[in-house]
Amino acid sequence: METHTVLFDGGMGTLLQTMGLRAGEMPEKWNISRPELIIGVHRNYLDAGSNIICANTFGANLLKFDREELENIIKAAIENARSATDSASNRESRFVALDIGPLGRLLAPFGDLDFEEAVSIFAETVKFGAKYGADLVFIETMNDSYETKAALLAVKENCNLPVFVSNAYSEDEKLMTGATPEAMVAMLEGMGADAIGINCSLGPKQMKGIVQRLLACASVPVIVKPNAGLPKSLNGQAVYDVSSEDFAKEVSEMVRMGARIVGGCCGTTPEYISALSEAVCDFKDSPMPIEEKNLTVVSSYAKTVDFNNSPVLIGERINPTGKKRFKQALRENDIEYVLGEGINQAEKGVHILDVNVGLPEIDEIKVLQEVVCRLQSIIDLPLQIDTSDVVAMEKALRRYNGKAMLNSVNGKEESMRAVFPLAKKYGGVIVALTLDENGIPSTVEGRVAIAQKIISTAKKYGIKKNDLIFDTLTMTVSADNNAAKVTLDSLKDIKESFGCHTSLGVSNVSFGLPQRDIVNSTFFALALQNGLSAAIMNPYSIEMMKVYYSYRALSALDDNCGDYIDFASNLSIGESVTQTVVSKEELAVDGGLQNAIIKGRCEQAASFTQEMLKTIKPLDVVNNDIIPALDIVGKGFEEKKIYLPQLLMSAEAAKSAFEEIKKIMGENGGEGVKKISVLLATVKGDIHDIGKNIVKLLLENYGYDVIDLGKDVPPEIIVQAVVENHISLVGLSALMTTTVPSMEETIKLLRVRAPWCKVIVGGAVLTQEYADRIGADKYAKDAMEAVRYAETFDLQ
Ligand code: B1M
Repeated sequence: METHTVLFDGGMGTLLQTMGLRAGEMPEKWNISRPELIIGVHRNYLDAGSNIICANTFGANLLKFDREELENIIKAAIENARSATDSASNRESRFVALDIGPLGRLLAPFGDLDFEEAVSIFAETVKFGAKYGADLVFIETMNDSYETKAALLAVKENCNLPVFVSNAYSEDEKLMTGATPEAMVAMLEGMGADAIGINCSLGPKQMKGIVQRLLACASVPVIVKPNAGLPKSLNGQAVYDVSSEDFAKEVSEMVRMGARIVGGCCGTTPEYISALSEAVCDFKDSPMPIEEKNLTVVSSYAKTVDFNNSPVLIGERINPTGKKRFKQALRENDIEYVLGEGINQAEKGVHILDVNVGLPEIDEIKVLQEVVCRLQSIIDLPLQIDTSDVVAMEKALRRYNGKAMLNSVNGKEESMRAVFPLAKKYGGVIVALTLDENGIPSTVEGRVAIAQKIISTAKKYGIKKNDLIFDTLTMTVSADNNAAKVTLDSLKDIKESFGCHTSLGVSNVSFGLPQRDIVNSTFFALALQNGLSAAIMNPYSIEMMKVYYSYRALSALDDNCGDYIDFASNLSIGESVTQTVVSKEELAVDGGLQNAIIKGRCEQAASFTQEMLKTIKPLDVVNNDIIPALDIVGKGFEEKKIYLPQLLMSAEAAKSAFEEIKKIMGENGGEGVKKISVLLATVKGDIHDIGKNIVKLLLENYGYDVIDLGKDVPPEIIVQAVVENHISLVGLSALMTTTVPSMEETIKLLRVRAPWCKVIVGGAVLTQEYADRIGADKYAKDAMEAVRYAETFDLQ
């Protein structure tokens, strides 16, 4: 691979469908029931020129099969592939990949699958794949970075095979859960993926921009496996619109750009791979070289921070040192307070959040992991995991959805022995402190020598120097006049001698002095001038932010001084004081319930709702705050300004608010009159249930018995329940244009099997016209209208 362009195979599932695989039938079962057919597909791909064929194991996992069946399927799949490679010409360059696709469930907190559960499900597949002789593992079609991490971790922990990882990006060049190509490369390279790329979802044309971005940041081979165009539905069948010639032409252009491992995904066949093989034959043995990018990058689930671009601000406020209120929050396990610190700093413009919860009287291991998980579910900034406890560091790192910054290692053997293996396994940019067993050297030479020692030890662990950031240690200038100068000179020397990035916690310099901000900000300016790459600082300090913005403008890092102008125009005249931390109460006044929902803060949403319900009617809270907040989130989602994880967290926050409303309405009770039973469901394919739950709440409040079948309910189940319970009124909810057809299907089935039953429909996409077209008896634009209709029905 170092010197060749490598050819993968093409589609398997879509090909098997043309051979008679029925909808809902599991293709993996054909490894056992129709091995000759599977071997035939592999052979055709090998004849077409594939170097790597994927065993038919895409969906082979414990969620779909029991352990014994899983083992048999993976064994058969690899044997089938192996029998094809064994009989192929040029056997030595033909490999069998264990193919791993997504599990089909979202990971917590956005879904219900625990991260460790996902790792262990993937682990079983990996163990069987290795046991039965796969040559490599191919993790593919992943559209969530967290699940991708779980799969890669499972591979790394359970075999020594090479591992290629490929994600399914959308046309907006992001994963479904929001990760950019750069964020994926940062995380996957950090964890040791041997090749990284893109497959499925898009045709070759739509992939080009993403491939360009992958090539610009990846130091490992880039994989490209497009679909045969974008799928279109024709008579209920998916059809693809790019011919094999056009496919080959487009993909070979990406090989010219630098892609190294190419093949096809859905809709492609051996004909496509054959055309591709021909098109790339000129560069098969002399492809574009793969260059080391030497980037220093950290990432979150969504974005990256690149230290090569511009000074990086790391918010220091999630740290108990010297903060009474923060300590109290940690002792009381008030995670909401900690999250508030994260949100406030993000709003002040920091790029990374330092997370330090070290307090002797708390369980740091547990709290650090919890804080990291909660922060990354509501904030898309990368985190710096800051702890001296390596167990806490590992636990937090494991659950971290991206490539974290690690604070810290130092020149002591013991420290390097503990931290470097973690960074190697999980990826990370490590803050390296220039101190060792002999303490902190008082000279520049001493600190630089420790930096040298750290670089060479890191290399032995396979950690490159671009993943080290040196902190030359800020000492208190009031205690030692020379302190700041040594720190600054060491910084400059390390940057110039080793080309490494640097960081400093700046605030320490002024300890014991009055008006500390003046000293801190001047020190910050000097450090930037000496090559400081990142500062751990207080973003509420106006003085510090003034330095940051003006430094960037003066150093040609701010186009047209735009950021500086934005910052300065928001400053009030003469503003120079350090602002204090925004309190929970202030936040409440500023943001309130809508803000809590938009930010996805469940506990806050609940407490604001409780407060509001003292003076405002429950339905007014729903209509004037909860629904408008969800509308804002929905609009942001549509405009691709926010991503699924944020949407999910907002939905959770809205649910917490409803829980409070439910309590109050529950207390009021119904009106005492026993009325008809109403059956409610969100239709098949649709998991939106907030609106339906409001309808339920209101109906119950008006004295109706409600049978709630939940969400994503198939027509047959609804009809069955209507018949069994002799229901005379059914309420159906649908929120997506794509699920209105299942509403129509349900109504049709009800008309046949329960003709006595009336149907009321609602949901954001519905209109009176739609409701009429699909044959509903009543369209209700909101929950109250549903109740009114039930009442008239009751009188009949
Ligand atoms: Co999604 N989602 N979502 N989502 N989501 C919408 C609906 C969307 C409009 C956002 C957007 O792009 N702007 C869009 C649909 C586009 C379309 O088809 N036109 C969308 C999408 C695309 C998706 C996914 C496909 C995203 C993805 O995975 N790529 C995915 C769908 C998965 C699936 O269903 N298969 C998805 C997922 C989710 C979450 C899970 C994250 C979450 C739902 C959580 C949950 O419900 N438990 C979610 C949310 C929260 C939304 C938005 C932001 C808010 C929906 C909501 O709860 N509104 C929504 C955008 C929006 O609507 N502004 C959006 C508040 C609720 C009270 O209103 O349900 O309309 P509503 O109910 C009202 C009335 O309509 C009426 O009464 C209620 C009270 O007045 N009503 C009835 C409703 N049902 C009734 C039944 C009745 C009578 C009245 O009689 C029986």
